[in-house]
Amino acid sequence: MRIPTSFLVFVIICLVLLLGGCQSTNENTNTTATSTATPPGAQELTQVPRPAKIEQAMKDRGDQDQAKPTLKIVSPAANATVGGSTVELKLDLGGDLKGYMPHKDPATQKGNHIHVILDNEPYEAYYEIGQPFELRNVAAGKHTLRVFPSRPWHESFKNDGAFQMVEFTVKGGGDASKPTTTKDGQKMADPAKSPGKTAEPAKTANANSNTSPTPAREGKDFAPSNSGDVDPTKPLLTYSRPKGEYKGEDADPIMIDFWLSNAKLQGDGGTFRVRYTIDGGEAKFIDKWDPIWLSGWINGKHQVKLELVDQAGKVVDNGGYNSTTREITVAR
Ligand SMILES: [Cu+2]
Repeated sequence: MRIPTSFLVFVIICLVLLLGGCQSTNENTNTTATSTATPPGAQELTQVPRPAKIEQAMKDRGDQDQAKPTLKIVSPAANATVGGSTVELKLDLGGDLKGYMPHKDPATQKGNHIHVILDNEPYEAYYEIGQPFELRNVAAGKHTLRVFPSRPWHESFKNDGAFQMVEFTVKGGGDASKPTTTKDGQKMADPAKSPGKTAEPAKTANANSNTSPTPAREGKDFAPSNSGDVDPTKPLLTYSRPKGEYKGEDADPIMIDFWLSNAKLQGDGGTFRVRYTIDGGEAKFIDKWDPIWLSGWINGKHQVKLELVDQAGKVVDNGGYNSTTREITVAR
């Protein structure tokens, strides 16, 4: 059978038009995506294996990734009342460390660290655990604090005792010399005040009794938030990753990682599932408690939602913490 040349030419022209059309659509969505959240369907995400770069990093670390670090929150003590908006976090790291020690390498700005989560806000990284970490601008009221050890690529250790959680209360948050906080804990008016910190509220029980002015301590300003009505003995999903901005090769693939307390997933012999939804698209499930990596992100802002659900697909209620949505930014 012979195909007429004119028909072949027609087919080729159609293909060229089709491809050209697709391409320009993609470019369009790319440019608009920077200002608004990416609409579902604009990107095709696929789950990929753990990146070779991380596999290599694990090998280079020897048996450190088999460590079983445990954390104990020394301060704030469980159910403590803290006066003032600066909350000092002190941790005891123990367990089978196999060389695991939080520390930021000044050259690479990377290293093992602790993920510190106030209420259900994005975590902050805590590197030098030999000295306290300051949670600054903490709003008055009830709070939860969650901590767990993490690797340089932000994957958490998931052994027993790694995760710790306390509840505490802040009374009279804000700087006494300036009405920066309202009782509802609105945004602190003057974050520039924080680094000065000349008149630190009296902390008599402070182990750091040096007379010299306190050096710049590790710490972070926290956005106003309060604790959910969380029961630490009930199933709890703690969102960890992704967060913030992803650039260049760090943006592909992107890891989803979380902590699970009092809950076993279906693939681990339990009944729960973790449901994730990107940009409001089709929901997918994670049935084993391991990080996953997703490839194919397009530039712009993305909404990542992680939920702990039961067999019926219903979110397990626990103070609202079991359904968390974070916005991340991808700039490849
Ligand atoms: Cu991290």
